[in-house]
Amino acid sequence: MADSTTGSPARRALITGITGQDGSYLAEFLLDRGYEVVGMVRRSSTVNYERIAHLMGRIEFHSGDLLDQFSIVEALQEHTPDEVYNLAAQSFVQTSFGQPVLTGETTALGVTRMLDAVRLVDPSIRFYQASSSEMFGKVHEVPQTESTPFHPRSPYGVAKVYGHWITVNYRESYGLHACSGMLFNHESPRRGLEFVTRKISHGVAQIALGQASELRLGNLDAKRDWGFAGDYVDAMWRMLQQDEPEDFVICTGQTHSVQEFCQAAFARVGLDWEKHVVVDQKYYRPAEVDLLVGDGSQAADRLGWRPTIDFVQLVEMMVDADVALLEGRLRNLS
Ligand code: NAP
Ligand code: G4F
Repeated sequence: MADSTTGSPARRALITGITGQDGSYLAEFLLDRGYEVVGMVRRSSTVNYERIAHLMGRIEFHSGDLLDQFSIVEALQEHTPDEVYNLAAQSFVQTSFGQPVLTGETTALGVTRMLDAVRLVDPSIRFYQASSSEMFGKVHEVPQTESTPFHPRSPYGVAKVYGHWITVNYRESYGLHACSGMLFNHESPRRGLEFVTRKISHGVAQIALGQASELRLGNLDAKRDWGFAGDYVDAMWRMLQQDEPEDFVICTGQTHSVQEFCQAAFARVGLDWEKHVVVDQKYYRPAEVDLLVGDGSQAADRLGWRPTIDFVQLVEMMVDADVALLEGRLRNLS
């Protein structure tokens, strides 16, 4: 189909992980820019399209899995995308300690499967890899930049380091336009309930509405550079529009502790966090990432990308959305 504004054929993007938080924002972003969007989805026993329910009819789907090479090759052959965004992963750090092999198969080797499919089917496809600030782990410098050495602290972080380097390797070996976004934590009302920000915003909403009285959390001292997912998918797209592929740190440059997140979230509904938060050792990790804060100056200079939502706005957006959801004022997360 042609783009009605330019008359040229619409560009086509394949997104893996389209049912996830980032996949849903990226699909929206690309559709708004006139792209044809294909989402790779894996089979499950129940439909889990909650985050993209509002985009149904505008996205094509291809059944596939990062664990299955042939399904990836077939997705590229059938849909002939110009751009591929590899967002699929086992993305929860805590789970990676319990399922390290599955995490490695998906989050590490899955990237090689994607890159090999691109190389074999059409090496002119532009490829984005969802790398992570978890690769910096036990940080060697503050703030973290594109040249900060990696020191991952979880099987997830280790798998992301592999995914990052195999992307660099395929770029250098085969000349692919492949790049890697080293994204710091980004959140939204569509964030999975197990991640700490959404666990807090949802817990606060439950407490505010009298549906719960306490919120059990782990390490309150960990610090993260938290941004808004809707902003971060714009950075992914900008990376693939560069003439030369390059890797970028994407962040806000501000860091806050889990405790500060709690404080701001409870304050939004007029409550004192100390009366409701209970520290539970169950949520501590075998090895922790204590402090993440990025330096996003390269992305600002070369991509013209800057975050638009600050920490307090993010916390308030998430708490307000969860209160509305639990009150029945929001039907879904879109
Ligand atoms: P998410 O909400 O957990 O979504 C993960 C997606 O991957 C889901 O669509 C999931 O499908 C899919 N998936 C998992 N295993 C798969 C497999 N074997 N084959 C195909 N699809 C599979 O994650 P997110 O927050 O959107 O993050 C997107 C990507 O960015 C991930 O790679 C994550 O590691 C990375 N990242 C995230 C952040 C962040 O702060 N959000 C920061 C840096 C990097 P189902 O719906 O079927 O489970
Ligand atoms: O929200 P989290 O689970 O996110 P984490 O581990 O930073 O990972 C997220 O960001 C990465 C980017 O740096 C992504 F690559 C990754 O896919 C994911 O999106 O935990 C944040 C911090 C941790 O230090 C954790 O120990 O919060 C601390 N925390 C304290 N109590 C908790 C809890 N985390 C969770 N999930 N649940 C708790 O009850």
